[in-house]
Amino acid sequence: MSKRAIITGITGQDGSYLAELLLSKEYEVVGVVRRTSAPNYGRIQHLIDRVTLRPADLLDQLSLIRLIDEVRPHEFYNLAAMSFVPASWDQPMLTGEFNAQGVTRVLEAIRQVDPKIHLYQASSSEMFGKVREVPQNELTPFYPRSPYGVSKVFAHYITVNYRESYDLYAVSGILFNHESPRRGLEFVTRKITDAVARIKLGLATTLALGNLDAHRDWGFAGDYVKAMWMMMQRERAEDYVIATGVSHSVRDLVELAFGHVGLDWRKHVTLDPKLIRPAEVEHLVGDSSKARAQLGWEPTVDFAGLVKMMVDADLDRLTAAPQVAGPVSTS
Ligand code: NAP
Ligand code: F7E
Repeated sequence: MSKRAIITGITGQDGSYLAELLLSKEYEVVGVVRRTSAPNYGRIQHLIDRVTLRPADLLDQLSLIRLIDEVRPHEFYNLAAMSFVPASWDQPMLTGEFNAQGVTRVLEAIRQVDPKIHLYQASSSEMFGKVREVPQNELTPFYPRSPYGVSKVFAHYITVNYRESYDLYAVSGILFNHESPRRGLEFVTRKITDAVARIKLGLATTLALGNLDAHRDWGFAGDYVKAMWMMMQRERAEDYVIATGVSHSVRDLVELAFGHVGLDWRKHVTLDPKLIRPAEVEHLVGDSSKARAQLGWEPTVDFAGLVKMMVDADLDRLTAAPQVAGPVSTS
């Protein structure tokens, strides 16, 4: 019998890769969408005939109960979130409602309708923030530095609490930054690769950035959704850090991306103080040895491979349709 999975956030980067993965494993995939005045299915357009889309919202408890009751999934992947860190300072209340209480609503709906459903919660390395140790693992204390990070800490611990209080199968993947050609244009990797492609093609001349000294442990989203699925197949629900174990600065990223197309970044990059955050996460690097040992998970794309993949995809997209402003490549 094939398994049935619900994915919230299916229209996002991770949701689209996870839907592909689950379909390749013969799952019946139900994606949760919120109403928009125009369709935003760019990342899942190539899957649209193979998934079922259903309306629900993490702000609306009844919509979640109805969804779970009608679909009766075996697995529930909660990927929906307000995921852009700077926006969380502009909308701290909504960020909390969605990313923190939204997760409580999902847990309650599962507990009430069918406590046997396996739940995946999308936790984040932003919870480590001002890091207490290097590298960060499952036991490293949290010190979030943004309303986004704080909301994810609440979500993480409410998931642990429901697991321990009600014996739910609820896991949190503490994922470090993961990117792809489907990454939103506002995140630093995609902002840079899109700009490099535009400058190379003569469509732009400059790129404004903020803190070039921030370090991140960047991996490929396609690898990271495999880890999500692996965590959900275990006998026991546990939390895992997912990371490459290698950290680079934003400056490294800029140098590599411009260098890939033969450009000198110093001639094009400007610094904009408005892009500096009220509180910064300076240096993240993850220790995923638990996931490697217990799940057999390994990343397959390194930093250089990731940056080249993203620059090439943006060059291809803009060469095919130079006037199109938005994303979204399906590669
Ligand atoms: P993403 O591309 O920004 O996608 C977020 C998804 O959530 C979209 O489908 C979006 O729907 C939905 N969403 C956002 N705000 C919403 C709202 N107010 N109401 C309803 N739906 C909303 O994010 P991602 O990179 O795929 O990340 C997936 C999850 O992993 C998120 O929970 C994120 O916080 C977490 N995470 C990401 C990373 C990373 O490096 N990518 C690392 C750790 C954790 P619309 O299309 O309708 O906007
Ligand atoms: O910033 C610096 C910025 O916005 C990375 C989300 O998926 O990963 C993501 O959060 C770094 C920061 O990602 C610009 O200050 C410099 O230090 O790409 P980002 P993020 O904030 O790390 C975590 C794990 C998540 O969970 C989140 O959902 O790059 N930076 N100049 C810049 N960042 C942006 N966006 N734009 C700049 O111009």
